[in-house]
Amino acid sequence: MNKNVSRTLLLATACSLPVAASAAEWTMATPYGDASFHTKNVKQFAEDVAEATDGELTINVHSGGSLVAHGEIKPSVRRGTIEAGEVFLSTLSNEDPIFEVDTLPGVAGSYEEAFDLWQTTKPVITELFANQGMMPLYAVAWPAQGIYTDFELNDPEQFEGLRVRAPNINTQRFVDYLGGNPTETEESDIPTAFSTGRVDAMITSSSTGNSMTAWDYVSHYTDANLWLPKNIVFINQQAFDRLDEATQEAVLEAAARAEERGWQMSRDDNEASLEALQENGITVSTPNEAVAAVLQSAGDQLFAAWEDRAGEQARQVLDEYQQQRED
Ligand code: PCA
Repeated sequence: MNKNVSRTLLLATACSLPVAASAAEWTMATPYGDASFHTKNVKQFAEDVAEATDGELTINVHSGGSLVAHGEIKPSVRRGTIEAGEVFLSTLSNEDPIFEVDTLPGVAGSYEEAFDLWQTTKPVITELFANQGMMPLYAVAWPAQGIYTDFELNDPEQFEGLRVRAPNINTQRFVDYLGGNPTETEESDIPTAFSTGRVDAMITSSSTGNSMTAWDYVSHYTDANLWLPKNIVFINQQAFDRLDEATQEAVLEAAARAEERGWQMSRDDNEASLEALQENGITVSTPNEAVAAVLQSAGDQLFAAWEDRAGEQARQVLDEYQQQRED
């Protein structure tokens, strides 16, 4: 090889370097374990992005609170310590009551309604994230919440003093109104909470009962259809702005697909999980009249308390949603 040719080759190699150097790598933290359909969905999202951008953007998903604890995920994305995160939306309720509107009874009791509620609240939620330099990518509902106990729940008095694991503050309030003792527990801490006797019961979905093998701790699931709360996936705006336009588009497209896929996964997982619970010996039933009545009145209290707490904007958004439902 003469000198000129080798110099040309060297130059060609050097010229191709900036392309490789521009490839971005994001760190993403999620709170739920790999057995959760939300985690499966977000991992698929990361794969879709890598494929659509031909490796220009790699998103490394750290699930189950393994890298960042649930409560630190949003602050970390805000600071830019990590680029992307997923949280249980209603855990942000201390920042604004609009974040917990999907954990109120009687507001959205089906997938259709839960999706409509997301559409109506999305602009406000997007704005609240934008004010902190972040952008929501998508949100997906969990199946409706119900009650796991180690006895047949057939008498409202059974709530008296019952120690119930709850995934957010509103669920804790609800347990309080029922006469029980709530404890906020992360999904990953559920096994320890039961095995050390810290809780006797829990409120969550069919899906989480299944992925956390609820049959190891309890015998009954009361499918009370309390509400369908959501997880939200979001990113640091500056990290997004640093991507080239084609990569940005690929992220948004993959996110739109993840949202659509996620809502379907939730429905499918609900059915599969209800079956799995029963196959593993859990008795699944709906609340009897007496239990339904106390759930209703605790729900009414929860709703009234939310209205008192909610600002003008949150109340208006809920009104807007309810108006649309009536039309
Ligand atoms: N699973 C999550 C949130 C709601 C749900 O169904 C949990 O229990 O932590």
